[in-house]
Amino acid sequence: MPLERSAKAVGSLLNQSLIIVSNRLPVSVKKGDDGRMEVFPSVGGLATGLSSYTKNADNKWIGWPGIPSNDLTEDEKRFISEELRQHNCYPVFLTQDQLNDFYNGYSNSILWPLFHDLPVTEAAIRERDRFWNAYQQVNRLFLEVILALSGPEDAVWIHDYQLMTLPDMLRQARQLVNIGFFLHIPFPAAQNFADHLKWGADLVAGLLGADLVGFHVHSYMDNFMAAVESYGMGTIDKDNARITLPDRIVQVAEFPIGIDYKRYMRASKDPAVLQELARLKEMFPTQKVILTVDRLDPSKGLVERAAAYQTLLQEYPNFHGKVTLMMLVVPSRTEIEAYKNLKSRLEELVEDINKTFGNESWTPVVYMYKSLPFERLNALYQLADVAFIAPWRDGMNLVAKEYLASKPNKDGVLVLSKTAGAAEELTDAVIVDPARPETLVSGLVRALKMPAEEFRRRAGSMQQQIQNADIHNWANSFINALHSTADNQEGGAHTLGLTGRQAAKLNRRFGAASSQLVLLDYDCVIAPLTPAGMEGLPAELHEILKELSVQADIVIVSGQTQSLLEEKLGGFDNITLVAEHGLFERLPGEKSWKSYRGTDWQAKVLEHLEKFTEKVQGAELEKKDCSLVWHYDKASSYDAQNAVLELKRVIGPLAGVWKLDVLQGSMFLEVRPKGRSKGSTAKEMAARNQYDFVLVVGDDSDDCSLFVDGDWPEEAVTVKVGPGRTGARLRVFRPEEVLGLLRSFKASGSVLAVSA
Ligand code: ADQ
Repeated sequence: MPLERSAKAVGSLLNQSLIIVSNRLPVSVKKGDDGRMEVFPSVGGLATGLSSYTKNADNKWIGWPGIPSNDLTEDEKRFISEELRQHNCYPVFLTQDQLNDFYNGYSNSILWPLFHDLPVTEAAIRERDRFWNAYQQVNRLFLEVILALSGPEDAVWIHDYQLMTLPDMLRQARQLVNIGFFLHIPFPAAQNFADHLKWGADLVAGLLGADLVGFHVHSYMDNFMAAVESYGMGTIDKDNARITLPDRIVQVAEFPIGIDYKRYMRASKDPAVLQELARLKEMFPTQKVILTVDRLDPSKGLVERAAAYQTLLQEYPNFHGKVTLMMLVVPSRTEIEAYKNLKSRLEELVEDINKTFGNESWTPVVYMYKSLPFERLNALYQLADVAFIAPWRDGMNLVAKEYLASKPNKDGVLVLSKTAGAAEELTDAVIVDPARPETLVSGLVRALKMPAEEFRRRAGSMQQQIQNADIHNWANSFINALHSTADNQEGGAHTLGLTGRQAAKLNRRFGAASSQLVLLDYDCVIAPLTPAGMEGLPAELHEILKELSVQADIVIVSGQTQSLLEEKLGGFDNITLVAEHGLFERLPGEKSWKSYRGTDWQAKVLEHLEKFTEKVQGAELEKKDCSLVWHYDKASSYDAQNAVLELKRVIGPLAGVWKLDVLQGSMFLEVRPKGRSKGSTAKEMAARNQYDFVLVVGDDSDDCSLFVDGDWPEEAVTVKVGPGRTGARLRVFRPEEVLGLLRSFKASGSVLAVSA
């Protein structure tokens, strides 16, 4: 028996789903010594900030699960996919070669140094063509997974420098999707960018695929807009931070990332933390502790900080035995040569300082090369008198904020370089300039000697700042801004909420017109979608349509089959019904449906779809009269993703021969004859009469827009139901509001035309 359902994942329309995309997932996988898979969630800042979104099963997080796919069997990949799915996470599997060239290569040996104003090694320059190819190839793999798992109406939030070409790839594939991008590292000055980056224009064009591009601080926004200008890619409106492209507007904005402030503050009372703190205090009963906490990375200026401390000990012997530098360094990107060399240089210098100045009772530098659990890190923050944070360049630097948030008694001094994004917010820090090493030394001296009253005041004001702009605030601000950028696009620049006054005006226009067309989308526009599935028409709407159809031409357009429309609307013999997105049409007064396409292609395509329905457990095949829909929302995401790729590959040539469209929606793949759509049908309807009032109401969730493709006259009233990008002029949010509008038309004795 054929399935009867909407070609949309239930629940995805009323609330636009959010797809988060980052290089790494917030859940990692590793293979234990016994060969068993271990899946462990991380409690990183991003995962915390987005947790309220990722708990909703309609939202998804796509990324690499942390293990090369060469090490995995097909069964293991399936197992990983299923485990991750419980966290609403979906993997992009990458081979070791891809990781070498895309991640260690282009991302971390070329983009990372260039974006942090550091030199790129000769070795990386030699390999850059290969690295770049891998970068694009991996970005395309991410694209495939996004397309397989999301619908055209979803919002997609892409993170960071590893995925800079992805927004444009996604825009090419889906015109209507709402895309946000956030860069976690600095954006370099335009000159630096153009002079050193062979594919700079491709990267900037990649980002311009987004509707919203976010940065930590204002100067990075300015640099990005200057780069866009230098490549002549758009018109810059600096005052409103907008870039106008020929077909769209890109909004640029600053969103300084924060931390989970409450978690750090609370930890200061945690017994495990207090126990660790007591142990540490015994080790350093009288000494002042200067703390550094960083990934071992060339951008963090670790050697320079150790050198500044060495100078301090040389120039200020009175500090001998009274201070200790604790360097907590977490291993990072250990396969890259430049990182290995950095480790050797840093460790040699630490050894040298300890040899020169240390004695039996005092080790000037305590060096730890490891990752510490949250409680131990928090105890270190509480212990430290000074946090010494002097990166060469840093997008934000969360350690600075974590340190201050761990100080309930405000007993700490933050030394911070002006080249960290955090310096734009934490202006009460002792600011130093890494390009002038003497400022690092004087900054340390000032911090070590600062009176308690002064450092308490400074810490207090910075804590306030960090508390107000925490990680939840950051995530919510970005997502809200992303949703509102939908209104920047196409006709959306003037898409307005339908106010009571506008509704009254429409009502008057409708009443005064002599010929009216009301074209209504059925699915989720006049027939609400609930978690239980598509509901029938509300009884009141039946009555309204009956009365209105006496005066107006009413057209109901739907993606549903003829039989479903007959069941729900068959009783109306003076309404035009359009089924399967325009493939079938039943005109007023007629009993039979007109078909626009033959079905001779179906047997060929069916063969493949049936094979995959059998192969992929949970997949379901819906045979409509003129199209075939392969649903995979109940299937394993791993099997489904692979099957979608394979299906597209095998159906592609058939689609060319038979002139078919292969449409990918949220968890379904639909194959149907080319050419007919809700939009093209709408165009024909409008041309059949000289209407002096046209109302079109739809949700714009199909790849073809009812509003844009309908080619409506200037005075037509187009109304979009729900959030997201649209070519409509007006917007309402719920089907109930459409009902209200139609009710008012009935009351005015006017007539309407509707599309489903
Ligand atoms: P990172 O370069 O990783 O982040 P940072 O913002 O300081 O830099 O975050 C490091 C995180 O790692 C902190 O949460 C810190 O607590 C943790 N950490 C460091 N050493 C540790 C250790 N030994 N043990 C345990 N935890 C440790 C990138 C950008 C930054 C930007 C962030 C967020 O480079 O500029 O602030 O993303 O956007």
